[in-house]
Amino acid sequence: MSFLNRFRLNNVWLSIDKIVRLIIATSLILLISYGNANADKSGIIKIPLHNWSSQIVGAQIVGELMKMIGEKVEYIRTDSKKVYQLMADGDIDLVHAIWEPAFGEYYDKAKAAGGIEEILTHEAITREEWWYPDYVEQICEGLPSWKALAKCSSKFARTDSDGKGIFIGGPKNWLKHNVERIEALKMDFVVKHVSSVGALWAELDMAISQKKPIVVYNWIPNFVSEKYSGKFIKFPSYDIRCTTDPSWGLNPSALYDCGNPESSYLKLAVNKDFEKNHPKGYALIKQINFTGQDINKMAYYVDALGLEVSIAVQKWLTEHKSKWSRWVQN
Ligand code: TMO
Repeated sequence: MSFLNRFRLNNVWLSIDKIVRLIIATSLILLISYGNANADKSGIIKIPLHNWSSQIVGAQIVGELMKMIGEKVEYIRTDSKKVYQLMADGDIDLVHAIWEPAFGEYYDKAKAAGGIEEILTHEAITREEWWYPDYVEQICEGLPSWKALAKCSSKFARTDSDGKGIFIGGPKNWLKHNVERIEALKMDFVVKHVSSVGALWAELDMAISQKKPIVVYNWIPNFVSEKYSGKFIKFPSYDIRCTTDPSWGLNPSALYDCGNPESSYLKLAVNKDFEKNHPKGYALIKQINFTGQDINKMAYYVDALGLEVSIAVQKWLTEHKSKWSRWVQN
């Protein structure tokens, strides 16, 4: 290679080197400013809204309480699985109701990586499971046993289900493992996922009005047990190994051959900088404690009484003043 060529080549490498350095420097600057934006200099408490009523109402009750003590609040429609990472990253400030059965795994994972401070466990205990209105016991003998349900599968069939029983599940983005469970327990059922929670309750109302057999995804606390009498299906009892060790349980080669836990937590957590960014909000959030009955009502006002969310929020606040007025005093 001639001297001139080598010189040119060196020059090229030099400028590439410069460009690379420039790119690194700019990304660093961008990263730093992005980090700052995330550290919530806005002074606004960002609260997520998901897709079921008790959450939507509860989030805005917490928001209203924050406003009473002078905080600013913004509600952000958020995916209920991604919200824990968003909270760890500071894009969301708090999650007021963390349901263990539905989202415990996502919460634990985001918390383990840092960025989240767990504040409390509510008095409310939670459960999520297959559920049917009581009259279904006359159509399918032996309920609430899952084995009895499996035997009656054809009674839960619809014209488009190929003779298989239909289980009405929640929206697809909820972590439920119902499909896996049906397979693991060799039940002749298929899951019909609804597009929204409203569609889930519409299915239930319709079946009840016609006294047709139905089994749907349900949970407590919720409005359903306030409005209708019914029961959860009794599956083989939950054990942690059921979700981690295929050899455990009735089916030696499958996970999820069991029901959901019968009592799970409902927690509240904040971004790790919440205390620093919102000291007044932090003092308030530590006082909050919802019972199962509190959450039942948040759902009931909207899903059973048909109230607008903002009206439901005000109704709950009006009816529970003695409770929350202690929370906002501190
Ligand atoms: C969290 N949820 C009760 C809707 O599954």
